[in-house]
Amino acid sequence: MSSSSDPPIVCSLPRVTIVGAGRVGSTLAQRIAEKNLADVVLLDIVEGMPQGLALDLMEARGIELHNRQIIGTNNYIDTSGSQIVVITAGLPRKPGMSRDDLLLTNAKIVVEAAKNAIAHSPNAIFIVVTNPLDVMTYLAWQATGLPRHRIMGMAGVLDSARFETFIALELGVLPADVKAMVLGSHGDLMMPLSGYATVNGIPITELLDAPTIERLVQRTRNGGAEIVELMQTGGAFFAPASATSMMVESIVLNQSRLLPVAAYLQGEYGLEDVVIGVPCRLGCSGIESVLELTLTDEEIAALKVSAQSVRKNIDQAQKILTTKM
Ligand code: TXD
Repeated sequence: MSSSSDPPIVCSLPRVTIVGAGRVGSTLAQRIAEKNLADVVLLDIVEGMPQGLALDLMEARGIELHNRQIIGTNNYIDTSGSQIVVITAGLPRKPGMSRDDLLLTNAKIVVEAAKNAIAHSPNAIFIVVTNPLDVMTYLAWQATGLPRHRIMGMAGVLDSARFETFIALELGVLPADVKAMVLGSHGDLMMPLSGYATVNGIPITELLDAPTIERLVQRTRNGGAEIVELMQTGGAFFAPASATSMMVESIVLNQSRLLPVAAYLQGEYGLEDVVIGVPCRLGCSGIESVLELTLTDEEIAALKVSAQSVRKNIDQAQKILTTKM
């Protein structure tokens, strides 16, 4: 029991801000709240929309049996003191568009969001989701001035989940028994590593022939576009929200999970001053370490090509930002 001389008890729960309350952002808010991970602030530029979504999610709490607060807002003041900021603000792809086609519009949105969010949550860890993912993560890193362990992008967890899904469907096994890793940039040059994919420890090369594996690799590379083509109105959001919530969970619960994360590299894999997907341990301080896997010469060459394409888009975005902002 406390006495009057004790300091006041501050019961603060982790708070996650999600900038962009669209399909990925709102689904992520639901995942975080219903997993009981943190209170959530949903921010969007559209007035009333995040407030309405937050109220709707709050009204489900009694049924879903959690007590997390969900706030909807258009004002960054309400995001103050967040432990994690997730940026999903920006346009999604339309059929026929590549992720890179979003570069110009989304660069401005992400830089502005990152600056506003860091001003109100100077100790936060940032997770960028907006496409083109690797470039947006780099721009947000630059805009916030954060040390590299506190800013990362979500793509590899999603791309790996897609590869795992296609392997599980092909073999007719439980998806949770399949483990795979996709590295590189989040685009056509991503690198599903078939040599590291297993079904409960058994390499898939023991279970599937080379042409089948190649077909699944290609489907993974095309995974986002396949959904955009089917939906015609926007892209995937359920699996992207699940993938992001896995990263949030690993940070909030300090799980040190080893996940593919878009990270700023300083010499790892022979790459410098670029953001790209690599295996990282994620804990309460953010990226605890980057794991340098043994890759084949072919894979190292592919990673370099992937990084060069990200670098080219970073340079292009920076040119536009300096002339137009
Ligand atoms: O693997 C990955 N990283 C991805 C990335 C997987 C899926 C989606 N991916 C990308 O996330 C997608 O290509 C988009 O760039 C973002 C968000 O996708 P989402 O499907 O959620 O798009 P929506 O539904 O259009 O939501 C975007 C929201 C929308 O509500 C806008 O009003 C809001 O962003 N928005 C803003 N919010 C705050 N501040 C600003 N400036 C702003 N501009 C737009």
